[in-house]
Amino acid sequence: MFLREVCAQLLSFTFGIGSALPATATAAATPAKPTFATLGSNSCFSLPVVPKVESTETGLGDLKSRFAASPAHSANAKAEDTKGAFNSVSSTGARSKKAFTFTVHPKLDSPWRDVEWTEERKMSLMKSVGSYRPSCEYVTQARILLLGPVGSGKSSFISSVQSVFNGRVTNRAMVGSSSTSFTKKLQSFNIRGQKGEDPTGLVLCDIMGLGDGEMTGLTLHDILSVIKGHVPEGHKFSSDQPVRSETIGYVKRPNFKDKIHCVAFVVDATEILTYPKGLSTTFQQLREHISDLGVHQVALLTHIDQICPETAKDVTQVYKSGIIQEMMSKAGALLGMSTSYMVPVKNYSSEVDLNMNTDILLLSAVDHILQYVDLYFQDNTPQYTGPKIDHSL
Ligand SMILES: Nc1nc2c(ncn2[C@@H]2O[C@H](COP(=O)(O)OP(=O)(O)OP(=O)(O)O)[C@@H](O)[C@H]2O)c(=O)[nH]1
Ligand SMILES: [Mg+2]
Repeated sequence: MFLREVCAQLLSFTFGIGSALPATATAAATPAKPTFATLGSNSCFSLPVVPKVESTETGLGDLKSRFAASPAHSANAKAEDTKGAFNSVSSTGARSKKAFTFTVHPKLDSPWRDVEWTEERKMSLMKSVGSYRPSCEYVTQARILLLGPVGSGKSSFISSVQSVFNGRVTNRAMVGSSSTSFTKKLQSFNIRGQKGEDPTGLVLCDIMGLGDGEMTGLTLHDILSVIKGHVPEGHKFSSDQPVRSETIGYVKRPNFKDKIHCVAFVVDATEILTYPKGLSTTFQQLREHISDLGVHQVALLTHIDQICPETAKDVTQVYKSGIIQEMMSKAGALLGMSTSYMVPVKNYSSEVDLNMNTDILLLSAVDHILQYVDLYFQDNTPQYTGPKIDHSL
């Protein structure tokens, strides 16, 4: 026991994740001068820090800014970033994951959040999430947008939640691995209930990752267009074609049902310490604009199994993990968000079988999101009739 504590204080381990950094990624991480990407007839910078670009043509101003927060970012590049240098963002080459280095944290004596890890709890969460209906007479489904850097686990979360209801691991939203966003389109997934039950009132919207390259990253303008409900289902995002009224299928006068009712930011716990500095500015900008639209925001911290071996083995250890607690608070700082809005999540990635505790964590995340969806309806519908979800179940 004594030895364990001493080790915990002194040792620093490297918890290897994914493949080694390929030569292309190393090159991509080399600091370079800011570059210009052409957006129609408007040019915009591609920088880690989102710049304000004046547009005299459309009046979109800083909404034309492109998010360029590359995950292909080495420790060297990070050091350069702190000196104020810009990093160029490669849109080619395999997505690379750095080794996650951390000081071993002693296991906490008591969990920092209480969760009941029982079959009963899982069933009651499935019942409350499965029977969820928006507390607003104008809509039958709550639309939640998942927003986060490339590879953070947005599509995996959708597939994982659907897997819980299917009773087996399924890949509903396609999950991939490349340095550019695997997901290119706006795709809405109505989570289906258990076999024989009606579809849930829950729609999880998948979208391209933030800042996956100077030629492919999402713009703030496009993100806000999605949230306002202007973007048609299946729209493929393109750097040189921002969403505009001429876009095929553009929803000119979006109804309440077309809008996004809550945004869930998704960040990868293994990348929190190595995300480019500019990502924080990007999140800040996003949060300000999204808040202006009256849309509540929460956050999911994914890949927690990859920063805590105990949690990888046994998900019930999640709230006793010092490293996960620390990464939650670092993620909160990155997002400019209190940790009370955030939940840790372990998505199904390589598993073939469901695990009850993983299901509970996933369903708890959905339950958490739905509380903020209800707040949106409460704030934005004149005829709000009160919540129809029993969170105490
Ligand atoms: N171990 C582990 N792997 C995860 C987790 N979440 C996602 N992954 C893996 O991370 C990789 C990227 O996941 P995606 O779901 O495609 O990420 P995304 O945010 O949709 O990425 P883009 O569509 O490219 O923007 C895949 O290999 C997933 O299997 C997690 O919680 N734990
Ligand atoms: Mg995806």
